[in-house]
Amino acid sequence: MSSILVSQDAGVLAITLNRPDKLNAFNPEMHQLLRAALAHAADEAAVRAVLLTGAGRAFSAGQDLSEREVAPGAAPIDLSVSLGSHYNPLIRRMRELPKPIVCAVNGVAAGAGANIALACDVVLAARSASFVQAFAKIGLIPDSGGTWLLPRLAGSARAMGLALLGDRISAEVAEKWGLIWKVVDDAQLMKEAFSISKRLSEGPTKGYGLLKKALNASAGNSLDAQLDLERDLQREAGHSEDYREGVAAFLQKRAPEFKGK
Ligand code: LHQ
Repeated sequence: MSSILVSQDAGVLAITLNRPDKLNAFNPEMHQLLRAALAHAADEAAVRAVLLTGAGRAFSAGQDLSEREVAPGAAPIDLSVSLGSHYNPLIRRMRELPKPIVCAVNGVAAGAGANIALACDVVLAARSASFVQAFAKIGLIPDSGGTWLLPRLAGSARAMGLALLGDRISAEVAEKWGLIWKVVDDAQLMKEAFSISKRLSEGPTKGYGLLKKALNASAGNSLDAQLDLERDLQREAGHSEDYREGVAAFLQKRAPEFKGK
């Protein structure tokens, strides 16, 4: 059984973390397959949005702690190897993907699993789902971008509390604190996540890629630098076919037909 399931429906590439008996905990094979699926999403013009979810009762429990590579043994273990070869390239790939990634958090998202979910662009969570910054419980620090994302999404007081206490928070609290886009009733999660993904897959893909770039850069930029970046990216957006189509459709009072170009 493959640890990642990939299927395409219209312009949406659905990727499912598929180690349900391990709560979709990450091992090297799962990392490799997930990165390959995201590379395919980046390269294939027919893919215009990605939908990421988990099989079974969890989204992901983060790193598989029973894997030999990360188990503390007699000699000190170097966890930077795992971050450098797996988690960091994954988060970079996700944030740099010039197409939107929707996440349907179907159950518990713990450790790196939580931060991988939060690194997606539009995060929906089932009402019964939960998020745990489990790292401190095993003596580690939030990784997979957690120390960068949490204060930006929820503010530093909540980020620090989440990281230090490692408490499990409900999807509703995650929504209230601004960590995610929206909570959805369990039975509606996949329907709604697909509907948003499909809508995004029919949008101005090039413009979406550029706006992701702008928003992701904003956290490290002054207003001055960001204004320059907006000017440069808007130049590119203005050269897209979809910009022409969007304006033409607006003036003709009809729905636009974006091609993603
Ligand atoms: C697991 C796991 C798991 C293996 C549940 N691994 N089996 C990066 C670089 C390098 C190294 C280290 O880490 C990282 C990043 C990280 O992600 S560190 C953080 C790793 N994750 C965790 O610490 C979370 C550990 N899991 C939990 O806290 C709980 O299992 C959660 C809150 C996810 C779910 O709780 P429950 O719903 O009560 O389920 P459970 O605890 O009973 O787990 C069910 C089974 O899954 C159980 O196995 P068993 O054989 O007893 O049924 C767990 O041992 C197993 N499992 N997480 N990460």
